Amino acid sequence: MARDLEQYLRPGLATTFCPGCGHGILMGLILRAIDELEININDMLFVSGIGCAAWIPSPNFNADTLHTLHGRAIACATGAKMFNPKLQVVVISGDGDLSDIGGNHLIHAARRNMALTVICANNFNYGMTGGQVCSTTPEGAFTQTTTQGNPYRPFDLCKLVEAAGATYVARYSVTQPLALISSIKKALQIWGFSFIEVLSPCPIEFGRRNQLDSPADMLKFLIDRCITKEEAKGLSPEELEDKIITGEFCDGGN
Ligand SMILES: Cc1ncc(C[n+]2csc(CCOP(=O)(O)OP(=O)(O)O)c2C)c(N)n1
Ligand SMILES: [Mg+2]
Repeated sequence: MARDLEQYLRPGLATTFCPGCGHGILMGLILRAIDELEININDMLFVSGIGCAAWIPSPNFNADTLHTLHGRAIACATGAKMFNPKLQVVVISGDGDLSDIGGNHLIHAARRNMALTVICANNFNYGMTGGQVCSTTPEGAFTQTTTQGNPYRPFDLCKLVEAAGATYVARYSVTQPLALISSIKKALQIWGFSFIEVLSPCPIEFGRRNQLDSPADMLKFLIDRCITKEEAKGLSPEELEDKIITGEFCDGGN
């Protein structure tokens, strides 16, 4: 973490992230976006559920944080926003938390266009509980509970949330830090439901079961797989098969 962002962190905390975890990179990028926008962090509320990603804001951010129940971050964030509409409410949580157990809250908050920013750290599995399959695990991937390979198709979270009615929808990887910072800045400024799916390496639980053991392997995997939506335009369905398309998919009606 850059020293100038230390002001946003509660002092004296040890990291909960494993070596090579992308959630720490995401934490720094969120704080960088807030710093560049010069938002007063005291006017913000950060809400998370349960999981490794849920540790990003709480206890780390030196601000108001709500560390809620598994899958209930958006429900609690909705309540806080309804009670105090002036509060800038940001949900930061995991793919399992937001799209498995919390999946209904996600689509209905998007449908209602609740004025929330939701940042979903997608590491393709339930990292904190030992690497189980979840709704974002790629088909064929090995996890603690799919030892023969995942037989199911994953959700495309951006398509799901866009179809449900969100105002701003984007996907980036932590390997695209500058684009991600500007996307977070945009999401924080748009009124309505803004959603960013952030691909985050998990070498310890996901990587080691999928020949991506080292932090560098997982980062390289994301760098190789992620292409921009502009690059994707010229590619055939076969060429797109193992690619992850990144960019803004829904841009506040602009
Ligand atoms: C009601 C309930 N069910 C299950 C759990 C166990 N649990 C805690 S975190 C978690 C999954 C977290 O996965 P994700 O949201 O993807 O976060 P990650 O750890 O991967 O960052 C599960 C299943 C729980 N705490 N509460
Ligand atoms: Mg996860």
